[in-house]
Amino acid sequence: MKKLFLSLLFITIFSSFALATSYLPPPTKSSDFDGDGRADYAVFRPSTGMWYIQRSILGFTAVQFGVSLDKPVAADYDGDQKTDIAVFRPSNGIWYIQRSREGLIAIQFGEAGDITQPADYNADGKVDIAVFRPSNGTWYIYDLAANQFSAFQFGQAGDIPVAAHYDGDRKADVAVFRNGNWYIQRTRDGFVGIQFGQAGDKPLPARYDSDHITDLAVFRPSNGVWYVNRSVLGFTGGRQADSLNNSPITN
Ligand SMILES: [Ca+2]
Ligand SMILES: [Ca+2]
Ligand SMILES: [Ca+2]
Ligand SMILES: [Ca+2]
Repeated sequence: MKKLFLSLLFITIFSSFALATSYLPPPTKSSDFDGDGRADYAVFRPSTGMWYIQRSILGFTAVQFGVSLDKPVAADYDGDQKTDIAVFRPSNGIWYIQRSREGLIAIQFGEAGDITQPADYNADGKVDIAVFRPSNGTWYIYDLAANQFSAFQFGQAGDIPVAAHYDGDRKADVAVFRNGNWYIQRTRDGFVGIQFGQAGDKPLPARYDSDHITDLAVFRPSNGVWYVNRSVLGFTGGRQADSLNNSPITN
């Protein structure tokens, strides 16, 4: 019954941008709201500011946090292993973060047009606030815990930022997706360019398998299929994409 409900929930939510498809996004291992080490499935409905979260231990919850046009940026900002509900409001550039351990905080960082890229860039166990500004190809990163700011150029206008953990150290790597090409500045293994996907695809890198390396993945609106390349380090180029479809929404 729970599985059926989840499936219906995801069909409802994702059908809004999945362009009439029966395919579901593959499960990822990126959110854990109750801190039990198992992924929880969550969706944010921008029209109402409602969060719907299926937690592996604590069960289902619906929380109102945010307003229409806010962008969800849930992550573990206070380092207690529990994902924190959070939104970025483009109209005022403010991040509203409901931290599970350290409480609510509101921080102005970024502006309308910026693309949010929260990740743990310095491996202190806490996700850092970050945005990519397409107009100048610049990344702006703010380490909330240490109150340190950094900015550097990587990418160009039109790129889609896809920061994630691509080389297995604990520092997030900045990266951009450009018409089917991934340009990744890895903190340990250096720069790499990988072709995976094509122009028009929507990149959605995430950890789809059990290692700690982010897998390249794209959603192709034209046919409604997700393509996942498990483990970027093992990819040598030219290999047929693994297609995932109708993955059961289970933990
Ligand atoms: Ca969990
Ligand atoms: Ca937390
Ligand atoms: Ca950090
Ligand atoms: Ca790294």
